[in-house]
Amino acid sequence: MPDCERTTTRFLPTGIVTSMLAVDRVDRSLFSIAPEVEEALRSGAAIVALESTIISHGLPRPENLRVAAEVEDIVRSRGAIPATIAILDGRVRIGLDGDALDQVAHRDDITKVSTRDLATLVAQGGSGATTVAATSHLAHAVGIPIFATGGLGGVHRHARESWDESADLTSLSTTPVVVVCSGVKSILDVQATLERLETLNVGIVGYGTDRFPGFYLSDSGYSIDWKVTSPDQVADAMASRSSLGISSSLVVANPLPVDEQLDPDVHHEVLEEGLRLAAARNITGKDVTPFLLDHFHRATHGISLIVNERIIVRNAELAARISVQHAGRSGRLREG
Ligand code: PSU
Ligand code: MN
Repeated sequence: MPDCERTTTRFLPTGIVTSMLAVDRVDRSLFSIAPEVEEALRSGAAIVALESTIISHGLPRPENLRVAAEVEDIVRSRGAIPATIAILDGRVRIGLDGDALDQVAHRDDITKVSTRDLATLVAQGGSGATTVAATSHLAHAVGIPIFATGGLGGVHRHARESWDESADLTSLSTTPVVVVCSGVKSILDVQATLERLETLNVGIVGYGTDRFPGFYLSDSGYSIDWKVTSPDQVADAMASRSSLGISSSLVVANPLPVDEQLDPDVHHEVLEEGLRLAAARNITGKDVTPFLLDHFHRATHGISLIVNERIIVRNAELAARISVQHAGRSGRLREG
C-alpha cells in the first residue's frame, strides 16, 4: 500500500457511499499494523479498536493486563479482530501482541496521550497510551470504524473554575467513528457533558434504553433521544451516516445491568471524598481522571474495579457484534 493515501469515496450499487480510506495524507510508514489487523482491513473483516489509557492509567497493576487480555478475548469470541492502539518507541501500534500489551501495562514511561500529544511523542520516539481522543483519531486514520471503551471523558465538575473539559469531546466531534461506551465517566458533570455533546454534533443512541448510562451506574439520571435494540440497527445507522457524509462520532451508550452497577450511595460517598482529596492535593489536568478512578478502586476495596472490568468487557463484546454486522453488509455490497 502506498505511503500517501487520499480518501477515496466509492458509490456502491445501492447508492451507499463508503469511505474506503479514512484520513487524508496518513503516512503509513509511522504505523506498525499487526498482520491480522492488516489482513482484516484488506478483506473487510470485522475489527474493534481498543484504547490503551484504560490499561496504563485507568486500571491498577496487575489486573490491568488481565483485563486487557480478557477484552481482546471477548472480541475474538464474537468473531472480530481486536486492535488495541498505543505508541511504543515512536511507532504507532495498531493491534498489540502479548509483549506489547505487557509493555503498555507495566512500563513506567508510558504517558497518557491525547490527540495533541501524538505528533510530538512520535517525533521524539517516545511511548504512550492513547485516550479515547487519540485512539479514535488513529483508528479512523487506518480505516477502523468501531471503537470500544469504558466511559468517555467530558466536562469535569467545577469546570466553570477549572475549564477542565476532556479532549475526547472535541475529537469525537470531528472523527467519524462509532464509540461503544457506558456513557461518560460518572466522576464528571454529566449534564454539562451532554450539552457539549449536543453542541459538538456527537450522536448518541442508547443500547436497549432511552436513559443515558452513568458508567459505574446504570442510569446517569438523564434521558437520551434515540434508542436501538440490536447490533443490526447500529449497522443501519452506520450506513446512513456514511451516505449522509456525517463526520462526527456516534456514541452507542451501553448501560450496565442494574444488578451489576456500583451501589449508588457508595458511589456518591466515594466520589465526594475523591473530589475533596483531589482539590486538597491540587490534582489538576490529565491527572484528575486517573486519580479519581484510583481513589474509587481503593475506597471500594476493589469493587469498582470489578464493575469497571464488566463495563469494558461488555462494551467490547457489543462493539464486536456491531462490527460483525457492519462488515457483513460491506462484504455483501462489495460482492454486489
Ligand atoms: N474509560 C475507563 N477508564 C479510563 C478511561 C476511559 O473506563 O481510564 C480514559 C480514557 O482514555 C479517556 C480518558 O479518554 O480516561 C479521559 O481522560 P481526561 O478526562 O483527562 O480527558
Ligand atoms: Mn482534562
